[in-house]
Amino acid sequence: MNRYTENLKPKTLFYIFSLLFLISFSGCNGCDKDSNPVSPGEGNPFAVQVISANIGCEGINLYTNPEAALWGPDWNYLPDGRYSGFVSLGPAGDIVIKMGVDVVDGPGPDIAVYQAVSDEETGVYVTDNLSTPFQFLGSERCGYLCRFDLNGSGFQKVRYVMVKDMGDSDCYETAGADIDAVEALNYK
Ligand SMILES: [Ca+2]
Repeated sequence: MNRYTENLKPKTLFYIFSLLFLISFSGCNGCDKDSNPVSPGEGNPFAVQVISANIGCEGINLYTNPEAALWGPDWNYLPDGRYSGFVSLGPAGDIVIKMGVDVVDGPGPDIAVYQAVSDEETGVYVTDNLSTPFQFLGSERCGYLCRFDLNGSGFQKVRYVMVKDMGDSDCYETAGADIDAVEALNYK
């Protein structure tokens, strides 16, 4: 019996140490987050937070979740013929989102808006903080992608973007600009 226990010992110890090793790893998962008060998405070049949303055509519009405009472009077809991954603003609807980085005026366009279905007139406004009024950067018929330049806005950097449908369409399932993502092209 003693001999049997002796033989088992190294193996048992191995298992115990393996277990402790794994526990120490899983225990540290998120340690950095706990000790660092950085907000989620900080440093990400896409929109990371919805500040406000004014979505039109309630009850008819099928894509009313403003969070679908966050993070990278990901819109897709669903098996039932519907879509996923964007928010349809509805006529004159808008969302205000916070970027994960400070967008700066670099060479060429500085902000990209990814639009999903058809090509809708999409306007972009920006500000560096929510107590300073938004400045209009421009409006374009956005196909898959349209881009806007901070140059001339008066801002050296911005953190908040308002994306607004500039059309006057009727209400339907994907009414208004269909916003999949907003990306900082020049940032720090
Ligand atoms: Ca620029």
